[in-house]
Amino acid sequence: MSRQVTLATAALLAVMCCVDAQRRLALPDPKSCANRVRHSTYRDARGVLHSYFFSWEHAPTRNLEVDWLDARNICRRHCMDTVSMETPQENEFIKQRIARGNVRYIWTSGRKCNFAGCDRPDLQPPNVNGWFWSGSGAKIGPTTQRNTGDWSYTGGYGQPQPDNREAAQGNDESCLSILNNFYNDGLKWHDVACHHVKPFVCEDSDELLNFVRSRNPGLRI
Ligand SMILES: [Ca+2]
Repeated sequence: MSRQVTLATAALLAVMCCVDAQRRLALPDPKSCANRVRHSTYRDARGVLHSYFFSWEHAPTRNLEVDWLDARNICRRHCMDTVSMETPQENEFIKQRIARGNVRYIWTSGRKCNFAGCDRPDLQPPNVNGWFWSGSGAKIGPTTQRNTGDWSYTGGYGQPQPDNREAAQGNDESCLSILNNFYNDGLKWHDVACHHVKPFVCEDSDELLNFVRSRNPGLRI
């Protein structure tokens, strides 16, 4: 647990202080948290019930496509974060919803630790051991163990994912997207450069909900 927290903290600090002065993680807005749109709920293996938001199912965001950090920040203002699929069951739940909406791709909170603070030995090499869910702080298993994730066996170069294909053009593929049968491979995880714009899925953030609850005792969220 402490390792997860440390990783999450490292990610938070790195994004907040080093990305770009204009591009920081958003703080939650209590009213937006209380009024957040919930399309579905799912109880995970720990028994924790989370609400989910699917951007294509909400009229004002039906056609909205944003980059990875903007997606996180839209979710975070509502005490959510982009989705973290810690179990195969949750992954299937999300994939069924994407299939039902006939959506081509989405952003998740998945991220490769390749920024300041990611030089710990256990995160090396980053493309194998550096992937984690930034929404919850949980680590993703080594990408070389195919049964610990849902990475596609193929991609633009016919290589198993994550393949960091755009790195040759100077764009590290540091963010995790689910693509819907892009390479005739079904709904699968792909590493994608974070500046691409996509629809997104939000999931309740226990951290942000508890933060806002602790400071707004009268607020029902
Ligand atoms: Ca989750």
